[in-house]
Amino acid sequence: MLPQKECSQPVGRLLIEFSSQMTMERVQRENPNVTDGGRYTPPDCRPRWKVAIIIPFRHRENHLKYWLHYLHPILRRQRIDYGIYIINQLENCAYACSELGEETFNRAKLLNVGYTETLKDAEYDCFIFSDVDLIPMDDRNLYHCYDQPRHFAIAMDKFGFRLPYAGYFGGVSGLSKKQFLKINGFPNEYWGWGGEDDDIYNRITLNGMKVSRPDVRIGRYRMIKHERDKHNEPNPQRFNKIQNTKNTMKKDGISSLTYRLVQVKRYPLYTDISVEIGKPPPRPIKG
Ligand code: UD2
Ligand code: MN
Repeated sequence: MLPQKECSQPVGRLLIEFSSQMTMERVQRENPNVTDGGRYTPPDCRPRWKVAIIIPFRHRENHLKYWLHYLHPILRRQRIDYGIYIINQLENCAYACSELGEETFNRAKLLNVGYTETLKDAEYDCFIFSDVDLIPMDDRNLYHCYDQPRHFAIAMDKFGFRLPYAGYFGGVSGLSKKQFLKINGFPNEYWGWGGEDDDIYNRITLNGMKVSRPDVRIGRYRMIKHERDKHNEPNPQRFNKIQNTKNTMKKDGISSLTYRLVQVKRYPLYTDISVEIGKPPPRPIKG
């Protein structure tokens, strides 16, 4: 097998902007070699990794169009053997929803679902977890797995193109199947915004691994500007929870994951996996 480096033909720095109108029809027209469900295998070489790209999702259709528009050509130039999966958080309002119509978002639990469901689709051995609003600005940032868990999104426009803190692991990250299982996957118990990425970082270091990162000149990203979504309010428990990863990671993770699969739908440029993942446990009443 040829190593991935020799396969890929990146061009380097890219111009990324979000001002032009994007339509799914246009993105489809421009990506005829992607096969149903958002799959691609390079015709001219055999990559080392088979990569499932997993995106946590709810109501971000506009961001998804830009993501697909930019990422499919990049991944093709990188000669990645890949599939794109949107993990869409749905609610069964017959019994589970609050009066607001939907439950709190849970990014890390959706990513665990993505790991489980994509493995039913193909024999992936590498999993890349990406926010829907993050676009790499340099295609030398190769979307495959590495000797150690990988953090790709190290220099974002919103953080002044620097790592915000040494243990930052948010945005876009990648683990081989072996690395993912070594940390018992991701936590299921972070409801709402924040902390889950730090918990994952803790899992990695507590299990004797190190995070690997690209050069800061290459790991640059643009994030599509957005407001905080409804029902993804900052999780007030996050500061306490990330102090406790050592005690929680063995029981809370891929080993304890439960959810209800609602549907799997293949679109030309991605696969939509819609799931019900439940809701946060009731908060204990003080006093
Ligand atoms: C930061 C991190 C992100 C995660 C989050 C805390 C960056 C660029 N990213 O994102 O990785 O750690 O903080 O939880 O710093 N989403 C939906 N619908 C929703 C809510 C979220 O699709 O209603 C998805 C979507 O893929 C989004 C991602 O979850 O990109 C993260 O949520 P965010 O973009 O609102 O949070 P942000 O930018 O602060
Ligand atoms: Mn965002």
